[in-house]
Amino acid sequence: MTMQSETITDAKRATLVSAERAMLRAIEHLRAEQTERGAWWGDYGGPMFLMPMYVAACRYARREIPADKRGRMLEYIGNVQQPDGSVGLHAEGAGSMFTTAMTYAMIRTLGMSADHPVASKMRAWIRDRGGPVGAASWGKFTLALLGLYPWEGLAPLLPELWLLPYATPFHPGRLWCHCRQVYLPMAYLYAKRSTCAPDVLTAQLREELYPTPYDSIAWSEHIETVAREDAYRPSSPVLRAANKAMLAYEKRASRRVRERAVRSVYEHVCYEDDVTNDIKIGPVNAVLNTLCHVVEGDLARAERGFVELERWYLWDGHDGLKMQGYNSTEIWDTTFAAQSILATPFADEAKDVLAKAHDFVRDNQIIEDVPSFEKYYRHRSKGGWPFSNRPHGWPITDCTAEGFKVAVALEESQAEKVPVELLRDSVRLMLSWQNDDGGWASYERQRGGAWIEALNPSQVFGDIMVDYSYVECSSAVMQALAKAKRRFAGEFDVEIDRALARGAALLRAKQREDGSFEGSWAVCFTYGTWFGVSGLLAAGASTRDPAIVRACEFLLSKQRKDGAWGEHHTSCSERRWVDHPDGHAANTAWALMTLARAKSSAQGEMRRAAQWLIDRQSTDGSWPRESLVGVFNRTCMINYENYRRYFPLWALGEWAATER
Ligand code: LAN
Repeated sequence: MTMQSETITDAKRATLVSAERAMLRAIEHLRAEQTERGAWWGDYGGPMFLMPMYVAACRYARREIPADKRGRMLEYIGNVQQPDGSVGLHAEGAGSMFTTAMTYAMIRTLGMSADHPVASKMRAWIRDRGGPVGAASWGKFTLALLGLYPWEGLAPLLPELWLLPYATPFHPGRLWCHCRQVYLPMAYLYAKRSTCAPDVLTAQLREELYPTPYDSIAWSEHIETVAREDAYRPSSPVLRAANKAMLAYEKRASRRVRERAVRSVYEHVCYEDDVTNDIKIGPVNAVLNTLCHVVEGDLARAERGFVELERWYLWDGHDGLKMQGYNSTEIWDTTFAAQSILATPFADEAKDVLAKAHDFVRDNQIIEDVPSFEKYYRHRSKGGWPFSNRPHGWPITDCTAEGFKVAVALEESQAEKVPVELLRDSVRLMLSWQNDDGGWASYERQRGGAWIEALNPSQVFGDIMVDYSYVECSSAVMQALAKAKRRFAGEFDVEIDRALARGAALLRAKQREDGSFEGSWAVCFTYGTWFGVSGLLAAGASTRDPAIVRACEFLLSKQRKDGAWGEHHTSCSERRWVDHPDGHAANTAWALMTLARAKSSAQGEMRRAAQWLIDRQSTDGSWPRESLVGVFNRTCMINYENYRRYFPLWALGEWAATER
């Protein structure tokens, strides 16, 4: 008996000692990776529909892409092409007609010959499956811009919707900001039937892409057609009916009203450019807004759009040149890197690193609201933090929460702090974002009913129509509010207590039968459960609370024999746990942190998880690149390059603290 417990203690001690060494190495690695600006950022590729849109815009605008860049773009496609010749919705996904058809047009535009093995295999895949008539709607849209699909084969994208009174339940201003900002320039380009001037390549591509002669296709019958591979959310009966009604309207649309609608839409496009310093909220409107200016003939604006797009969204990475999912990941990565260092016993040794991180966070807080924000369907911004940086300027609920947490955690040690009034603004902003259901969405309050999802026209993405309450966003804000209550003792107590109680009720309602929480922005249940448990604890739940105990039991039931956790990305689309063939450092880190925060009694399991992380660390102090672990809208994976640099560190830090 004594012997055995001594051996366990020895094993624990040995793991603790090697954990400390691992932490120091990881911190040194983070130090080396920190940029001049004090931030971390990294590859944010993965979605495969972005670069084809950019290249289409360049072709439209006759913008030359330098030969070296073209070469690296083609290299990227060679690296992510699936063995069957297709391209997935994301770099690791099975073939999608949407992205494969667009990518084919792209590689040919970039100068690859039709006989190249990459091209011929891709073309065969497309033609064997009936060609681009089965591409999801954004694919058809992009091909329409290129003159490779006629506009009559698309569902109408009416600019007039923007003229409706806001009280209309499906007014565009009520949509999730990303959805709204994609369909805004689309409505402009659709109304103008913007089509690139045809040339020899147009004729070649029409022949290469389609298995039947282009001129013989009955386009208007293919408005709702979607290939089996793309059909995650095929058009619902409600959407089909709406499309029919819009087509009928389109035939009789008044020219005057159309013109007024187009002017209004274009004004919103310009506003978005202005308030984001031409960066735009995301990669899709970065391309499409720029194209609107080309069509409008405002070439100075178009040029600014292209310059900012190329500066911020193009990324020459480990596997080639790609387009990123956002203009940068700086605030997100920096707040997590800082918190991971703070969770270790070595924060003092990394004082300089933390000071630089603090200053980056301070200098990238948003310090004013956008002008006339209500007119442009914007929420307040002042006091918020974005995902990337201040010039981008769209505040996000959980980024604000993480920014606030870091600002407060480092406040005492810094001379030039975040001004206290701006910290208060941040608290007020977080409170103002709470939804009626008690949770927090991503950028704004939820402005429309979930039923609008029946009108989701994308076919490939889930949950894009309104900004829903998310476990992650709710938890992050709740953690920050709990900190705010301590920081501003007495000032916001009543509001914060009330917000936390309502938030906790929402989290409890979201917990699944099996004790897990579903994540929406990373794979999947380990991520969601980390947030679910942390949010409940922040709201005052005890570690013996049945909800917390059940969540830990769920995690323990999924631990692998080798001590790790590994979830496959299809967990997100299928909304159930799917094992990954391998353990994953980020999944393992989230699970281990959850157990540590919940003061789980499963000490042996936690030690084995820690040991797995330690054994897995690379000599440079990082962890190896594994399968993509970020996700959006249930189906599309995205690469968070730095998750393998700070989450394992953070988990080792929190685990080691439970052992001391
Ligand atoms: C992001 C990036 C950041 C991310 C977190 C802050 C990590 C998350 O906790 C909340 C959601 C958010 C803000 C998020 C939402 C969806 C985004 C904007 C992205 C994954 C980056 C790219 C993606 C965007 C929707 C891509 C364009 C595609 C569309 C379907 C419009």
